[in-house]
Amino acid sequence: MKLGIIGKPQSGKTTIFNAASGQQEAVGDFSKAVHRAIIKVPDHRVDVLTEIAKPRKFTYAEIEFLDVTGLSGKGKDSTAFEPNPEFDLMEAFIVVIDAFSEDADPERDLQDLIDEMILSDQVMIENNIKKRSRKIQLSGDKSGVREIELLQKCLNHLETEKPLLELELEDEEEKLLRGYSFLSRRPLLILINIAEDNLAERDAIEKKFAHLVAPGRREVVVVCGKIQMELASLEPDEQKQFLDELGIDTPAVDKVIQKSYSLLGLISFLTLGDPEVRAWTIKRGTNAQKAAGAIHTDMERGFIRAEVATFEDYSVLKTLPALKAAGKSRLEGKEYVVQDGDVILFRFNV
Ligand SMILES: Nc1nc2c(ncn2[C@@H]2O[C@H](COP(=O)(O)OP(=O)(O)OP(=O)(O)O)[C@@H](O)[C@H]2O)c(=O)[nH]1
Ligand SMILES: [Mg+2]
Repeated sequence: MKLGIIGKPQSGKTTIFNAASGQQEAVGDFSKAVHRAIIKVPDHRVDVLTEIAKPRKFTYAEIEFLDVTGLSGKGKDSTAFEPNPEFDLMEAFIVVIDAFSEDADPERDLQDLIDEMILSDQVMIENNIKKRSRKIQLSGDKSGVREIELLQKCLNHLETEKPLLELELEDEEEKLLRGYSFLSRRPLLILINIAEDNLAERDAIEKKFAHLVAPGRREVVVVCGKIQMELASLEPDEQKQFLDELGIDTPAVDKVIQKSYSLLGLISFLTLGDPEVRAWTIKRGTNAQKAAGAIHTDMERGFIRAEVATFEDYSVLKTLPALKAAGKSRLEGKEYVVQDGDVILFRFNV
């Protein structure tokens, strides 16, 4: 699962990347380099279960962040419609918006970026319609007609200056368009990057941008990238001290990572065994048998049952026998839809 960090030049993309990854890439240098990192998704449930079971090992869920250039930030004046090929692989974007510099205009910058995505999709679709129509003309094969109609539907929508994310599509339509990686259809985490001096007004600023939120499609977080980056470069005990001084209990960058994860439609279930406590990543809506496959294909093939308890019950009752005695552990079959935070023991047969 890949997430791209995008935004105007000098908006703080690399700063945010460093904050999330703990890496120390150069900031402020207009670099064209692509940075990538596998990021652990902070999860207090893993910490609590580790405390309970004292395993030899514990493992968080992971997602990949990429810091790339590619959008010009010039909105409707953009001319270079050549998004970085890396963009095709990204399932969502973190859009970093400069709200720290003196002449910052976050609403305008966000609109410019969305306009640029819309334009880029328009050009791409127009080219495809042309190419496909010609092919039909030449070959007489009409099987591509439906696809062209659909592309036209997308194009009409884009011409109203709205991103494709706001276009409702039937499952069948979605399927036909799967091969296209429309920029403006990707979910967005809008990251408002504020100055150190504005930290105290964080909540008020978040309210100001709340109208941008569309659950599951668009989220907003307000962060001071610079402070988060400094924080990430400290040792754990220094970090704690720094946070205490600022009067905060969790780093804002944790929220950025968690929101990215949920924006991708991802949830975690947990396993707790002798050697390891671990969070596993699945798409929301995955059934128990498929979820077992996230651990091992043998487990999916030989799936018998899942023994499931909620994390909340586990954290109180602490052992499987205690959960059973309290009637808090359930046996579920392969069609059971796994919920975020389920603690699962799979029974399987190979
Ligand atoms: N005051 C302040 N400055 C910031 C913040 N975040 C980034 N900056 C500054 O903005 C400049 C650009 O930061 P980068 O993280 O390199 O921005 P970028 O978007 O990666 O820039 P390019 O890759 O060159 O497009 C640097 O001088 C940073 O120190 C912030 O939260 N507060
Ligand atoms: Mg950069």
